[in-house]
Amino acid sequence: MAAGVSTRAIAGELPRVVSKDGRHALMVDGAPYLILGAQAHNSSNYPKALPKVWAAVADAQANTLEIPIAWEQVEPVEGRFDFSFVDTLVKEAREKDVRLVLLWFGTWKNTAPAYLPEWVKFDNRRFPRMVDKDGKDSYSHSPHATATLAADKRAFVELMKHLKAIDGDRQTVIMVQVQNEVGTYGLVRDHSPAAQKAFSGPVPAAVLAKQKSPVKGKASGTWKEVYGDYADQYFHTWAVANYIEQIARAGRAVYDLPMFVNNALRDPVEPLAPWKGNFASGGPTYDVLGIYEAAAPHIDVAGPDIYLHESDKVAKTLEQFLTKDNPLFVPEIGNSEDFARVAFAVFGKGGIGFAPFGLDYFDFSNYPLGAKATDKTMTAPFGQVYGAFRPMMREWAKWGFEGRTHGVFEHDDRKPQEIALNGWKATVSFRQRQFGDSMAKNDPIEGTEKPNGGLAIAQVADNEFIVVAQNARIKFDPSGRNDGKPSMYARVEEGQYDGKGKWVMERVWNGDQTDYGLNFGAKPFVLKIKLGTYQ
Ligand code: N0T
Repeated sequence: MAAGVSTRAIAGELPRVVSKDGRHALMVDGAPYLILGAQAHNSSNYPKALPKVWAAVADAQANTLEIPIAWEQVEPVEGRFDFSFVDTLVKEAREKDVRLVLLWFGTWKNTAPAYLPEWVKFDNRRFPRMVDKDGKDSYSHSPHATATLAADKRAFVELMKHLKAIDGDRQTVIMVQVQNEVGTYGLVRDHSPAAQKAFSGPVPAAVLAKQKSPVKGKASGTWKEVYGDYADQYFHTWAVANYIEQIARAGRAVYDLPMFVNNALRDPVEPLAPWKGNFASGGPTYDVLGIYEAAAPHIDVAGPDIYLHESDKVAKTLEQFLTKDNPLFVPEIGNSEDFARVAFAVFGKGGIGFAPFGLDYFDFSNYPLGAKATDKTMTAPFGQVYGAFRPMMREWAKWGFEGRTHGVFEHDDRKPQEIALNGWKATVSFRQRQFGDSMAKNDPIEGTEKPNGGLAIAQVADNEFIVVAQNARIKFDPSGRNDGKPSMYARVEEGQYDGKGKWVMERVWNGDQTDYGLNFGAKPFVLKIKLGTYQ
């Protein structure tokens, strides 16, 4: 299907995530779609908060808004539902021509119960928190409590029913996140009687099939027998994933939208070790994606929430969250300028979406996770990247699904990076003047004091490429089938897709503009490049 996939949108088809040969696409209106996203702040889920959200979404040139829907807000009194915010949101999103990704803040929000309705959060008998070995309460609710699951599920199903009723004919809402950053800090797993009983039982076959043991354990048996020192974490992961699955499955039975979970990362580069309390146990961390796949088949994606600023950690995270079974989707990333360049890598690696968190003019900053200022200086760096991708987002998403795309972002070491293409090798370098080969080390270039370069490339034919980049230079060398042949640019066009699939050329680059590679400055744009060889 990948090769013949069309960019033509067919309204009325439900969004879905499709995978083939380790590549993935989010289909919206029947064709691959790229989420150029923005996530609103946590407390922007009220009608009066929306103007500042829409203003930022527009400045960021985002095509999709991620925004919470809280259990406390839709079911303040047990059994009485109020979806008036959802109605306002969907109506306004349509007016603005923005798609929505809803975030269900239910039992767990950043692992905690803050978004539970009062009738849930203060009734610790009916809706119990996890307990440790000594029976002491954790702050975080137990995934083994059937009453909590039933109540959360009921509210979620009501939400999905409502969505189907108001949006089932047009899919303004394209995806739903189930819970937010699940897992538990400070306690590796629940020790309630129900948890103890399950822990001493056998590991389910589906989990055994998908999740290898990092230690030498038995091929089957109890959690401890199979997973050794990792047993507590893996067991809790399974319990949380299973809880999420029940909710997602019930919701999708009513209205079948794609669903996903997001992860507060564990350190992506430190060696894997049993849980030491340094990350939320039970969440979809990279090391347990297999458990989520086994326990939660109604969840299409586990996405990383990236707030680590170090480039090696960001790069490692993108690797860890793109697998044969897991599409790359970055549902949250810091909204500070340094993260804008990461979008080139995510879209280049065939990612289905990217969304800076708190891209919203509400006067709140989560610095040092993201930007200090909540103004146009926050949205502009993302706006220029989205602006470059937006007119060709359907084409790009299709190329990504076909395995034609690649992308890099400038690392903290500022070193050049190579991209292996079919018949060619591209070298992407940073901090170079547009004319000549002097490096910024000896000749500092204004505006490149901090790493901000990024480049994404699609091989659209044997010798043809679409490149979109900022603060980077790209050079091509023959390789593979072209190895050893002299080569030249056949033609380099600057231009843009028109939003309807047609390339519109603005000028042909030649002379000074091509003598030292193809150089992209501070503002991204698109080149269409044809290469040739002779013998
Ligand atoms: C994120 C956001 C919001 C490098 C933080 C990140 C959002 C949630 N949590 O603004 O709360 O709802 O998903 C937690 C990051 C922990 C610190 C990372 C240090």
